[in-house]
Amino acid sequence: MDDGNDPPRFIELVFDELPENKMTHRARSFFELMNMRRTTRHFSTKAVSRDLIELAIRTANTAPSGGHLQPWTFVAISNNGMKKRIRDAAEDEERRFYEDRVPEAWSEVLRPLGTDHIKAHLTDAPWVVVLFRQSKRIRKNGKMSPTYYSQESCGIAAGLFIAAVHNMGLTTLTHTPSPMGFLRDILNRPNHEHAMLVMPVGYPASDAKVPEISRKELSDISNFIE
Ligand code: IYR
Repeated sequence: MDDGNDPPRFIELVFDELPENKMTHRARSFFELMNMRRTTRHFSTKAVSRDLIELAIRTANTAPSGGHLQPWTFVAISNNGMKKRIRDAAEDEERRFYEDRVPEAWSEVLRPLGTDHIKAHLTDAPWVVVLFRQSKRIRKNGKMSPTYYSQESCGIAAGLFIAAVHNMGLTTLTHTPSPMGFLRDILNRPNHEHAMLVMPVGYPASDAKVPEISRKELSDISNFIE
């Protein structure tokens, strides 16, 4: 990556225009695939190869990002001791959240999801992937400078990661222990990296359950102006 002193260089875009019927077919089947995705908290301990996790991270890394700075670090953990440390620390924070800190209005939306401070998925899932957002970058001259739109960039990357995991036939969950500063210490990341999401990845347990909830209708979430 250059620091902007060289003139931009362009290459030809690789783009295969599809016939319209094929577009409709692909659009529908992708929607149907993604519409089957559910967040479960019940994971199997069945092993998953590192190759699959690498592919999910590489898919996330295709996300657009502010200034093409790709301000993310994915820490992928299969080590049982490390998963247990993360679970213990997350449960300590979460216990305080659920017992003392959660405001009533927040509790109201969590109740139907049945969440609590017990985070068995952090040790059951064969992999736990922690997404760190980089708020700064190191320039070629060695100085630290900000990144741009890192929240948005990492949010998009996380979405692609989730879609990749679902597409490969596995499941993941976006866990947000609150606060999650402990992850920087445990995982030894620098101060300009901020833990954003903890994503266990694996197979669902054979008796995995999901809350009985539905998604908003198209008309509730969109407004077309033609
Ligand atoms: N961080 C907690 C609480 C939580 C918050 C939201 I918003 C959720 O959609 C689900 C849980 C936890 O991870 O349990």
